[in-house]
Amino acid sequence: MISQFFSTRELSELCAVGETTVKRWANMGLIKYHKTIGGHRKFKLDDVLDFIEKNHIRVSSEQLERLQVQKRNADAIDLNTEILLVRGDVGALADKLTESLLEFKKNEVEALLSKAIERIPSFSVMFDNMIAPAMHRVGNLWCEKKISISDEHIITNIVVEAILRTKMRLESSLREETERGASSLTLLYANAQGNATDAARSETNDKKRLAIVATCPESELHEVPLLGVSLVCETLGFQVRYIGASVPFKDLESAVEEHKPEMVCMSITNARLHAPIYRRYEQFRKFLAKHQVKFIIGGQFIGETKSHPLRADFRARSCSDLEQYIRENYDVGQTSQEIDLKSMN
Ligand code: B12
Repeated sequence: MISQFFSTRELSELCAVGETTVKRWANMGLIKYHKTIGGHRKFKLDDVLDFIEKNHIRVSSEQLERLQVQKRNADAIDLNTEILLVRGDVGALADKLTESLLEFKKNEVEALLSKAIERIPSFSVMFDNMIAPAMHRVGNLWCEKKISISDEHIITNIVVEAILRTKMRLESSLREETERGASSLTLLYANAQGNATDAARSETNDKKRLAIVATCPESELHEVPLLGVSLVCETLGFQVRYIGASVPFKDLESAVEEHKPEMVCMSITNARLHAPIYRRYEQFRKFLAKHQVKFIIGGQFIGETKSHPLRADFRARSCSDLEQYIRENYDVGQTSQEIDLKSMN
């Protein structure tokens, strides 16, 4: 991940020139720089963007957009939040996320999630300890009539968009970093992509285990947790077919027959199912068992009754539960955190 400051080498790679050229630009005063105590030049992101623009330096549009988003994100984060991010204080970050969501601060939400995933160990932690608590608070405020249903819709859209943009940004950073060798990001996605080249990666993709992420019951619209589940599956090396919320069971069955996944993940928030939907749920569960597809359900299971228990191969309360289940039952590699810990010993 590119930091707020560039070294001479990083800037030379970005501009596709030699380090001597960068030093010459700096000595000529074309680009501002600071010197560290050790005498190394450091270039600030703002100055780099300014230099690129003024001197018409050719940088790929993808890289340029990434730098601009990074600048926007940096501008959106205040010093206090920066400190929370450095400390990896997920509880306080969840409070900050709630505050930004309630104020509809779209850029701030995106910046917070993008920066958080650089600091906290996994998407499980981000969803379980930041996004879920923040959204639960939003739900409580709606329940207490302190915010309206339209506010709740706007907030959900902001969070969904921020998650998707964070994912896209990570993937594009990953592509760049993979070309340069392993780093924190390649480690986060280590199991998913490794250091494969494009050709080799598409070959590995074909061999990857397949997971289908869907939702249940078919009339349920709560989609945010599904994004977390799919990101967790992907970072653990699964190829994900993301189907989305509220899909009729018959269509899910067709999807299973077509894609032949190893597992199906469903999110169940409202678990008080009407009799016909419950019957259909049970049929679907048996259908999966017949096809030897693991059925993983998770969520808050609000209103589940003893007479209509939701059965599955595994019931998760969190994304971390799913991560643990996958690690115990499938052959996946280490997390970036584990790799970091090992390399420290
Ligand atoms: C956003 C939201 C909506 C949005 C959803 C839009 C969307 N695109 O997702 C909208 C506005 C559409 C909506 C509608 C409704 N909602 Co609503 N909604 C919420 C809210 C505020 C947040 C949900 C959310 O995004 N959570 C964030 C995720 C990340 O947290 P999570 O669900 O807990 O998931 C975590 C774990 O449970 C677990 N997990 C979850 N699923 C899975 C799956 C797997 C496989 C695994 C491994 C793990 C896992 O991992 C996640 C990360 O930790 C909740 C409040 C709440 N308590 O959740 C109310 C809430 C769920 N809604 C509620 C209600 C009542 C409704 C409506 C009935 C309102 C209405 N009268 O129209 C409708 C029902 C719509 C329907 N048919 O489903 C109630 C449910 C109460 C109840 N007793 O059933 C809640 C609890 C609000 C409240 N406090 O009363 N809602």
